[in-house]
Amino acid sequence: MSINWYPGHMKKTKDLIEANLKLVDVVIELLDARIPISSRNPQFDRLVGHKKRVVALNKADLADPARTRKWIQYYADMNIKAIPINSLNGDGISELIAEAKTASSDVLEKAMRQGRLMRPIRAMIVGIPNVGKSSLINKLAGKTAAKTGNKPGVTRGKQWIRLNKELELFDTPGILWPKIEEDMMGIKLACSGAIKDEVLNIEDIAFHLIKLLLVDYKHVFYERYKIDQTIETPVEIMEAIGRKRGCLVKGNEVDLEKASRLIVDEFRKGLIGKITLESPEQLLQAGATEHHE
Ligand SMILES: Nc1nc2c(ncn2[C@@H]2O[C@H](COP(=O)(O)OP(=O)(O)O)[C@@H](O)[C@H]2O)c(=O)[nH]1
Ligand SMILES: [Mg+2]
Repeated sequence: MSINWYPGHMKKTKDLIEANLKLVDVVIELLDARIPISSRNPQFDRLVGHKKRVVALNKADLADPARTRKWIQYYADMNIKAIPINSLNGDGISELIAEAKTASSDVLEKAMRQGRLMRPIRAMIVGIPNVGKSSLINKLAGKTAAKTGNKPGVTRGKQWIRLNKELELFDTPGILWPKIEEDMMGIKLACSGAIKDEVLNIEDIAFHLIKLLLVDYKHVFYERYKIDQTIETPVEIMEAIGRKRGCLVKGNEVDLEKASRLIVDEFRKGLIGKITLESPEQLLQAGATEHHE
């Protein structure tokens, strides 16, 4: 399985983020709440340096609330505030804005003491493709609708969106590439929609998704797809779902490709259930240092 999904662009992307980061005081790191490990680039820490940060667990509406709570605790233990949000309906967004302000309050205070802060705190959203950066910016921009125009040092066309009196958001997000350290990360990213289906085989994605679901969410197969409880292997489950849903080819065989698309699609839409494929225990077992390089 090839894991080189972003050939050539990485250096350019990294340079661009580095340049834009210079303009901001606080970074909003957007993660996919269903896969907080795979949707995070560990090299991000080095890029951010000592800059203040807030983690936003986006698509929390699709994630398992119990696991989301564990992730919040995981970050709290590292003194990082993580906030579950839904960029489509706006849930959690006012808390996110408040936290971005709080996180940068010492920057603000220090500058005010020195009598030099003549501008609001500036924030930027950073995350991998498809994690919801544009949706979040649109939601935030829609809420305030006040764009503050071009400023010196900002590429023409880019703008600051005023979120409140003290906080502005850069209207262009930083795009990070996922760091795929193992094949399963690629699978999870594909399940979340972060990498194009063409990069991997849809049947592989579905097969591994079923395997992952079997670990902690076995009930979904029996509850949503109403398949027989005696069916337990991934291939049999895939076939049973295909049959139930009429994904058939002539000769009454299951069309595995069609069944695979259906399963992955339903996972992405949250129809299978509120599911989180990664938990903090995995990191703590592996040695916590690796997640945050
Ligand atoms: N269910 C759900 N879907 C979301 C959320 N945020 C974004 N999306 C969807 O995720 C997809 C990618 O979002 P987009 O903002 O384009 O991601 P970007 O590539 O990071 O800018 C779109 O289909 C969005 O509708 C969310 O909080 N919940
Ligand atoms: Mg976008």
